[in-house]
Parts: sequence; C-alpha cells; structure tokens
Amino acid sequence: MSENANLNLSYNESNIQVLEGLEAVRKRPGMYIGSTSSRGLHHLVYEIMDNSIDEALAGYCTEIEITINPDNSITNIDNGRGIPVGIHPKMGIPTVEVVHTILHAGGKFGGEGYTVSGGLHGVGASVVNALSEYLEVEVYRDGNIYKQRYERGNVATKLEVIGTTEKTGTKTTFKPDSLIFEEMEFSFDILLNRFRELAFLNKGLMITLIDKRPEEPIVKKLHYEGGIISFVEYMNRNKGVIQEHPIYIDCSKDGSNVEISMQYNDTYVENIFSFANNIATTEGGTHLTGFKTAITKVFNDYARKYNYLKDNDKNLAGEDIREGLTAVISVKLQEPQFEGQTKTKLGNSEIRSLVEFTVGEKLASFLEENPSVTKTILDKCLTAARAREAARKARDLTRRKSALETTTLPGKLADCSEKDPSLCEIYIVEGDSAGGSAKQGRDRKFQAILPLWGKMLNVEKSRIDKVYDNEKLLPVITALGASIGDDFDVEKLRYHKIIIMADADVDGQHIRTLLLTFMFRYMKPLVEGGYVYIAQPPLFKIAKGKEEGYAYNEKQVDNFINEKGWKKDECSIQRYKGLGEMNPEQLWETTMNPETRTMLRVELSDAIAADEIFTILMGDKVEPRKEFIQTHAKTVTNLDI
Ligand code: 0RA
Repeated sequence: MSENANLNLSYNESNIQVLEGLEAVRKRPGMYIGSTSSRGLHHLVYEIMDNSIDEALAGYCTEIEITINPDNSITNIDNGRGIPVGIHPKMGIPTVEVVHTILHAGGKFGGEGYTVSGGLHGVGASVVNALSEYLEVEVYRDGNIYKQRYERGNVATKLEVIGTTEKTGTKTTFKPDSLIFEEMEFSFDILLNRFRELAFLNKGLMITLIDKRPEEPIVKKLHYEGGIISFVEYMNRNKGVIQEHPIYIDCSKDGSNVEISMQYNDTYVENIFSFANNIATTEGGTHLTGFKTAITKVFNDYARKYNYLKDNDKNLAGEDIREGLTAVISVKLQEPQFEGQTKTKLGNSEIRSLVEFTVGEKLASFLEENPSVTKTILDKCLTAARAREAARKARDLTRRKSALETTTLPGKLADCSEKDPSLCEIYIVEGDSAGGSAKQGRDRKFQAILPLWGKMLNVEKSRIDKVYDNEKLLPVITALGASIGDDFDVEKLRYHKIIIMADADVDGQHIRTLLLTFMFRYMKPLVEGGYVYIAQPPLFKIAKGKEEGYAYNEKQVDNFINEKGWKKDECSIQRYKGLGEMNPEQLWETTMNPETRTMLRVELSDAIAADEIFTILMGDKVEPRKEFIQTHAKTVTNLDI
C-alpha cells in the first residue's frame, strides 16, 4: 500500500499490526468519529483537546490554546506535563509514538493514568492521526523539545530533540485529510460554542481560541472562575431571572464528583443540560433522573410543610417544578457507561443515588434558609400546575370532540394515501393560495398538504394550555399525530418528513421561525431526530423561448445564462414574490419533486445555541433581539440551528 511507503524497515511485527489498526480507522472513519461531514471534522479537534482537558482534570494543566491556521490545520497547545517520550516497555518505541500510532492506547497508557477521562478514552490521538494528512507533535519535557511527524497515521520522522526549553506541555498540529472528509472548513462558531462549554465545565481553566484565517486574527479567551454557576447565568442572561443568584450544589464520593447549578427565570421553558466527563448527555441518564426525582420531592415536601399545598391538593408534578428552570448537572466519574442510541445517556446507577441524595439534602436546606426566594419559585410552580390542569381539560375536550366526528384529522388537511409514516411527507404551507397550488401540484400518494390559517401564537410567551387553544397550532398537532410536551411520542408520528413551506420574504421568515420555535419547544425529539425540513422554493425563473430554468439567487441566474450561452437581454427573468405566483406544475418541479427539489434539513447540533436564538428572536427583551438582527441581518434567512 503506497500510504505505508514511509514504513521504517527496522519496525518489528507488532508495529505492522499497528499500521493495520490505523488503516481500519481510515476505512471506517464513521465508526470512530461518527461521520466524515462537518461534525466529524470538528470532532477531530475535540479528540485532541480532550487529552489536554484530561491533563487539566488531573491537575497539571491550566491553559489550552487552539489555533485555526490559514491552511485550515489546527494547533492545540497545553501546558501540562507533556506526553511521555521514554521508550515504552512493551512496545519498544517512544510512548508518544505509541499514543499516536496504536489504537486503543493513549491517555491511560503507562500505568499512571487519570482519575477521569472523556472522549474516546485516549484513543483520540491515534484516530486523529490516522485521519490527518499530517500530524506533528512537539513535547516540552525534561528541558527538551521533542518532535515527531506522521503522515496519514504513518511515522514520517523519528522522534528527535530539536531544542531546549524551560516549559512543559504538548503542542499538536494536524491537518485533516481531504481524502477522508467531505467538508474541510472549520467553523469558528462551532468551536467557540464547544470551548465555551468546556471552559464553564472546567472551572478556572483558560481556553484560548485563535482564528488565523482572516487577515486580522480573532482571539477569544474563555475562562470562568464561577464554572457551571457562570454557565447558568450565561444561559439566563437574556431572560428575566426570578432569583438573583443560581443555587450551587456539589459533592464528591468514591472518586465521583457531582456539581449542580440551577436558577429560575420567568419563561415557561425548561432547560436542563447534563454532562458526564464534559460530554453532553443529550439522552439524559442516571444523573438527570436522580436530579429530577430529588427536586420534585424536595419542593413537594416543602410545599406541604408550609401549607402551599393543602391536604386535599395533589402533589406538584415534575414538569410544574421544572417550568422556567435553567440547570446544569455535571458529573465526573472514573468509568462512565454511555448508553442509548447516540451513546449520550449515562448508565451508572451509583450516580443516580449520589445525585438524589446530595440534592435531597442540600436543596432542602437552601429552601429552608431562603423562604422568600422559595415562595417566588413555588408560586410559579403552582400557577404552572393550574395551567397544566387547564391544558388537560382542553385536550380532553378536543379528544371528545374528535371522537364524535368521523375523523380526528383537521378539515383543511389534504392527506396522502400511503399509510407507512416513513414514506410520507407533510407540507405545512402558509397561505391559502400557496396551499391550493401545493394541493394540485403534489404527488398525493405520499405527500400531504396542511395549509395554515388564523392567528399564530408565540409559544415563547405562552404556557401549554394556550398552545392547545390556538387555532393555528392545533391542526399541526393533530395532523402530525404525536402530541406535544411530555406526551410527545415519535412512534405515533404520521409523516417522517415535516416540511415547512413559506415565502422567502419577511412574513415567510416570521412564520418559519414561529413554527420552528413551536417544534423546538414542544416537539423537541422531532427536531433532534432530523424530521423537520424547510422547503427552498426558487426566487427566480429564467426563460428564453420554450426553455426555462430556476435560480435561488442572482449569481445563479448569471451562471445559468452563461452556461446556456444566452445573452441577458434575450431572456425574461422573473422574480417570484411568493409561492402563490407559481402554478402547480412549477411548484412541483422546483420545490416538491424529490428528484429535483432542494430542502434544508433543520439540524439540532447545539441545543444551547438554539435556545439562545429562540429566546432572543421570540422572547421579551428587545435589546438582544436588535443586536442579533443587526449582526445576523444577512445570514438569518436560513436559520441555522
Ligand atoms: C500520560 C502520562 C502523562 C502525561 C500524559 C499522558 C499527557 C498526555 C497528553 C496529551 C496531550 N497533552 C498531554 N499531556 C500529558 C504523565 C507522565 C508523567 O509525567 O509522569
């Protein structure tokens, strides 16, 4: 294999096995880093950085600096102890080389090890190395600077001393391999969001992100002495808080560490983010369950004791207590068990009781010591409980009503004939005229059309009972068939593609944002599961004689004309003002035909950023909205969450 041309002939058999190991990573990169899309590309940075974070968790590293270089390579520098360079007793080569060329070795190699570890358990460096055009590592240790270079996972130069130094640490530069990755451009914002999260989760650690691609480099320093307290304050910064300082609870036991910070705001949104060893556990797990159980019990016990709940009153439900709550749960443990579909659900049962016990004790004392804050919170919980009761009644009413009618489906829905949800699509269309064209233009076998009418509700400012009352949202809920909130059940979904189709103008943008906010807040698994799409009707039609074409922007118009060899003044260029201007055939051809259409899939890569965007766009505070719109005026056309 030509890629192994650099193979050093003095290598023994076990080293050849090594190379085969990394070859496996190159053959199936998805198995190691999830995908070779933008997400996988960014994963490389996290893997390299994880080793530095582990060194910080072990107490030896205080600063990490990551640079995006002009050639789109990444440099990661830490001031830890430096990767050991001595000859590895089993492998007979320098340990730093073992770390980079042997799969299933790394951070924990060499006996000493760490208390806790995130990421791929130390296989990170070898995986990144395998998927990089080149990787260079410099180690500052014992007064020397050591350096080694690898290419596509193979040793390119032996480890050598290239100078002396006073400092200690590790510097890694790697360039992702364009033979492997579909996407090669690093996103400053994606890295910034993840590093901010890491800085919050690792109190005191200084993370610097530098982007050297622009002429004037951008430098961001991320450092939070408040740790997850600062994290909660940050997430609530655009919301009205109903307690001044977040509550902070922590506990360490048997090598595990639990930290919790929580603060209520005046919205109806629950935002609880849980982490295990710095990894976002989006599927939840034992730490989250322990937390929810504990707060439900603590608040109910207090409410009984101080007569907020009378003898005949039912207990407050968990969701009433979590309304308006922003919380971060961060646990660090020695042997995390990650389960679930995306391996983001913590399975360690001992953590559940540790969290439950700790919160049970410490939150109860906090409430006893802060009766006035507790009153504000409990009043809010009691109002939430009343609204939930009203919503239940509204829901029962709709159920009863629909039971009397022959079908539960909304009257304006033009359903498809196919019954298998995985083959079905629903277009949610704003406006009756566009709805009419869509109904005529669709393939009725698998495409359903739901035209929207009536006044839309801003769910950011309303409780769940108002959602059930809203004439615009109710048909969406019944057509999708999977309910909302805690009752949402993706198994009951009647269509696996939910396509929002609205005009490209400001009004269309508004309805799109409102619908997306609704889905994000009340049908989150729908967004997380990638079921939601945004239709992309073209903005221009270019025609000459009988020939015609479509374009999304002016540049595409010019390209199309050039490709055809036409002159601009010979053809007619029509700018569509709305979907209603297209006839059914045009709408089918450009926007609905799976063979030819372009659609945006709404991806939830970052729930915290998404919450921030929706809070800003739909919430109460005017200033952050102005600021957001001013800075994103050009990019906001396709809300990228
Ligand atoms: C194993 C042992 C020791 C340090 C490290 C690994 C280490 C690895 C990385 C990767 C990036 N930065 C790192 N910093 C340190 C410590 C060995 C010792 O000094 O006793």
